[in-house]
Amino acid sequence: MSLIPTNPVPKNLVYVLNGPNLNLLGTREPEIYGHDTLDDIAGQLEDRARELGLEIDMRQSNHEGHLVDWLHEAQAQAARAVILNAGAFTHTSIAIHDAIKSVRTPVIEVHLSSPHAREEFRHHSYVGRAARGTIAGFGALSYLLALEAAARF
Ligand code: CA2
Repeated sequence: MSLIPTNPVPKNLVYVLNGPNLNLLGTREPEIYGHDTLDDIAGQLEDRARELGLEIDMRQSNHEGHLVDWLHEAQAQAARAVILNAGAFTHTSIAIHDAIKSVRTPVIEVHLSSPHAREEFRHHSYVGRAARGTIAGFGALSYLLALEAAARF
């Protein structure tokens, strides 16, 4: 028997982090983002997480630094994975890119819409360059598909 501490066993905790303006989901542009609110999506994720034996911690912020802090926190909490919709920061934030790179926790990039089918400025993703993988274009289902992936890590 060894008394040397081993790496923490990943918990069944999955962080679901949402970036700017996603608090408005379900109120405008339903043709692009669907009718579900962020609370609706949280409910769907919690139902599926229960079946998978996972726990969800869902958050939203309009501030870039909060997302960076929460990525660090996910690692400190030994979370199993982070599901991240960084909103428009996806296309602008080297800080979020670097935060994803700096943690061992796998990050799954999600989008409700399909950025590649939209304006040119949405085609590049700093998040995607650092994330384990990306799921986009399926509305609220993108989050549920990401949870299925996280359950298999
Ligand atoms: O499709 C996605 O999930 C996006 O991350 C959503 C971002 C957009 O900047 C990304 O290119 C793709 C925008 C979120 C804005 O959310 C709204 C919600 C309701 C009404 C208006 C905007």
